[in-house]
Formats: sequence, structure tokens, C-alpha cells
Amino acid sequence: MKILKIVSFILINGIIALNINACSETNNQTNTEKNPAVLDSSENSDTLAFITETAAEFKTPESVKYDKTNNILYVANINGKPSEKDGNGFISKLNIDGEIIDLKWITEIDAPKGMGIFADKLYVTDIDELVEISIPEGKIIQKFLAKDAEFLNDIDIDKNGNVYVSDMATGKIWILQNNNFKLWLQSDEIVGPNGLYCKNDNLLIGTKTKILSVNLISKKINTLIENTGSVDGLEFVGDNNYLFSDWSGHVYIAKAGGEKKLLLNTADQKINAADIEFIRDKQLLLIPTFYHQTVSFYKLVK
Ligand SMILES: [Ca+2]
Ligand SMILES: [Ca+2]
Repeated sequence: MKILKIVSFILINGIIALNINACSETNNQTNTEKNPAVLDSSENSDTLAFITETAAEFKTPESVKYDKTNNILYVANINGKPSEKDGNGFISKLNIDGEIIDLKWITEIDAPKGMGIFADKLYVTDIDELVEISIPEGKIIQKFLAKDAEFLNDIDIDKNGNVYVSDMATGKIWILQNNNFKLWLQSDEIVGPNGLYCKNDNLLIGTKTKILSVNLISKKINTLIENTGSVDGLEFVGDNNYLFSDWSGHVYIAKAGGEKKLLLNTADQKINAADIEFIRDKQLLLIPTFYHQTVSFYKLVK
């Protein structure tokens, strides 16, 4: 942990130095060569500082979820093709310093993707099923089938414990309510829904081209952010700012109604950025790198 802190300190200060010297072409070039993935953003002051990367022991990690109660991270490993019922998917436990605690904590699933936590339950999508896991017991309690679903992807949960699930293939949003898994919303406006985020009385939906906001009561759909490109992970930063990834290796920040700004580009290095997690009180961004088989840790620096 101490080494991580020192590395983090050096990197964060390196980024600050980059910003201070932003007008100096020579300094800018030198820093860009040292860390080509981290980009300076001239209009938005937010940047990402690399902290650490886990061992490459994951198997197609699609998402990361922070469990605040237990101060632990869960990683969903597809292991194989994203829509194949091969029985080899698993959920890992990872600590906040990036050390793998239990690689195959939960097994007997196929291709797990998005995750959500409510009370002491962890919910995970698995192709056409929603899997409910007891966190204290470390075991699957039940599975809910979504009839005709093809590619269940992300999850988020509102303050009442309603679990929302996107089906990227069919464009539908499902809900688990009172132990009943059923269709919640279908609309031509929802194209390729992936990342979900519950914020106040709205469900935010990352689609192929924009982020939508749907009122949980009226189901009225508004556009929150245009021209996003394809959205995988979607997180609220605070101060009207949102972070989102595109799976291929880019992470962006944008305000509601604003333009996206590139924060990170690892696409050229063939390192994916799948369904990200953002821990607000630590300003920590966690990126599952999919085919790169790791989780990367970054700090969001103002
Ligand atoms: Ca699998
Ligand atoms: Ca996803």
C-alpha cells in the first residue's frame, strides 16, 4: 500500500506538472511520451492518474463493482464468448489495493457481465438470466430467467431495491421487483442499451449513441448527453459530471447537456475499457480491461 501511495503521489504530481506546463510544448511532449495513455484536457481540468494494475489472472473481466460495506471489489469474468452458456464464468474478489483475494469466489455461471448490490445481495447478469447471490454466504440464492432476452448486460438498483437490467440485443429494460423479473421498458429511442445508472428518480441508460434519462415513475425519456458513441460503463462523478467508457479502450467525462472529453485512451495498446466502476469518496476509477485480463486503477484528479 505504501508503494502504491508513493507511485500514486509521483504520478499525480506528474499530471499537475503537466497542467502547469501545458503551454510549454517541450514539457508536454516529454510527459506524453512517458505516459501516452493519459491525456491532458485543456478545457476540463479533470485528468486521470494511473495508480496500479492487477495481475493478469482474470478471464475476460467485463465489470467491477465496489462493495462499500465490506470494502471489497467484485470482478465479473465472462471467460470465453460473451453469449455462450459454457458454465465457466465466475466472480472474483479483489481488495482495494489491487490484490486478488479469491479468484473464483462464485462459479456455476456462464458469462457474467454487469453487477449491482442491494442490502447483502449481489446481482449479476448472465446472458438471459439475473443471478442473485448472498454476499455473506458467498453462494447463489436464485436465478431469474428473462424470457426471450439475448444479451443482458448492465444492472443498477434504485433506493427501493428495484433491480434494472439492460438487454443490449433486444433494446429492452427489465426490472426485478418483489421477486418478479419482468419487462419494464421498450422504446425505439433505446438502441443497444448497455450501461445503467440510477440517479435520484431517474434511470440513466447508455446506448450506442447517447445517454438517456428515464423517469422511474412516468417512464418519460429525455436525452442527457448527446454524441457519446457507444457507452459501456456509466458512472456519476458529482457536480453534474459523468464518466463513461466505450469498451474499446476510451474513457470520457461529460456534463449533462455538454460535450464529451477524452480522459483516457488505451485502444491503441489494445487494452479495453469495459464496464467501469467509480468510487466517489476515493475518486477512484476501476477499469476491467476485458481481453487484457486485468483491472486498472486510476485516480480522478481535479
Ligand atoms: Ca463463459
Ligand atoms: Ca457492460
